[in-house]
Amino acid sequence: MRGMLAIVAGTGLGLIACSALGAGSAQTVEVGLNEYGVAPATTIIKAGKVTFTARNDGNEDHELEISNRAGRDIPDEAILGEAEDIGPGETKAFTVDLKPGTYELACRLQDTKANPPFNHYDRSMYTTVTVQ
Ligand SMILES: [Cu+2]
Repeated sequence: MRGMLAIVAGTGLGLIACSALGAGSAQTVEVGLNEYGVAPATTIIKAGKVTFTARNDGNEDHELEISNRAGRDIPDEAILGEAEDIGPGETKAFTVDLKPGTYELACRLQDTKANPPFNHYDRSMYTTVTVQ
């Protein structure tokens, strides 16, 4: 009885090891956010799976979106990935699969408490990255 339990436990561990090996390794690009700028650690990125780690170095909430179109008012389908509601000192990550091309990293947060209200994008909170 004791021997049989050991075999069952051994099989379980084997399955866990196999599934862990299946995961591919994604590149990570750290992106600093502040008032009002988007500062990626690199602007040249390798095509494939990319994890963006958005760190809020500022004093206000920010967000980070990656899109295949530039501009403040772009359609939702142009936004390929995002991390929302990143508070001061907070870091949030998301992973996207990118083909070669030009992309925009931007914060389009609307500050409704300000008088008059404004969008962070209109304070130059965006930058361009190249995927190759
Ligand atoms: Cu912002």
